[in-house]
Amino acid sequence: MNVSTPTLAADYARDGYVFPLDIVSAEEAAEIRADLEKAEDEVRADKQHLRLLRGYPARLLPSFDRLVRHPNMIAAATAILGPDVILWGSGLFIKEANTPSFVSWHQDLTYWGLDQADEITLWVALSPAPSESGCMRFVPGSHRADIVPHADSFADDNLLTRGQEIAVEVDEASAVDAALQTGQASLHHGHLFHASGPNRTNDRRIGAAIRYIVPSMKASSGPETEVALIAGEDRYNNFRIVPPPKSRLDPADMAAVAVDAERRDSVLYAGAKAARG
Ligand SMILES: O=C(O)CCC(=O)C(=O)O
Repeated sequence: MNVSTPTLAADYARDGYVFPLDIVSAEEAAEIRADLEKAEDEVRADKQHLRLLRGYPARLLPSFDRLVRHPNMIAAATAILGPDVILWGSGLFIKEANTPSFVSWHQDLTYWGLDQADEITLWVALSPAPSESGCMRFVPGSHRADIVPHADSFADDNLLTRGQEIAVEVDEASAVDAALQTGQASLHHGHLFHASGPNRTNDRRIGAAIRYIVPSMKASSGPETEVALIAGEDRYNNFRIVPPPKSRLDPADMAAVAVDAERRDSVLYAGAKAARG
């Protein structure tokens, strides 16, 4: 589906998601993936740098900075959020080939410390994401719920920070598989009930979760949270706007995101009885 499809905003308002959206060609996505995998090899010896690379690809790799500012990404984000858009974060959800990694049912905005729900995720497939790879599953219309109670599991194979899981009943029978081809994206609301299962294919399943917000949102961690202005203007100064990466895996950028990650972790783990790592 083209990002300029006239029903995009209405479909999103009804279901809480839209997919599949054509963002980049399969060849362009393969180039971004190759750049990522080269960077993974370059930093693999340092666990912290590998974690930061996967948590901040748009701050560390110019290829991802271009992706988050791609005209198709901006068209989809502005169709939902309006003309002023901030990139709140980018992160990679990687499931290695034939592994049990999964994501439990959750609502994204539960632990992010943001004061409103004007947030969307564009999840871009950098590899094929069919049902067998553990693509995301969405419960239509569940975004209309407020944040429901979640319980932490810290389960080993759960890719979420706290292994958090919705603690009320989820109507799994009505869930739809958001299967994507390489270069396509799904778009979902921060209150949508969603999850994903294990990857039973012979390829890695690599998704770039790109989170956009409106500038009027506020973070409980205060104005130091580092974000990027993607479209329009920021008239609020609720966040610290930072420029694109200085260079590929730039040491100063790596040091800056390490500080930002500590700040965000303190919000993500607030009230938790344990932490990963
Ligand atoms: O990649 C996945 O399977 C889950 C991603 C997710 O929960 C999200 O992007 O909000």
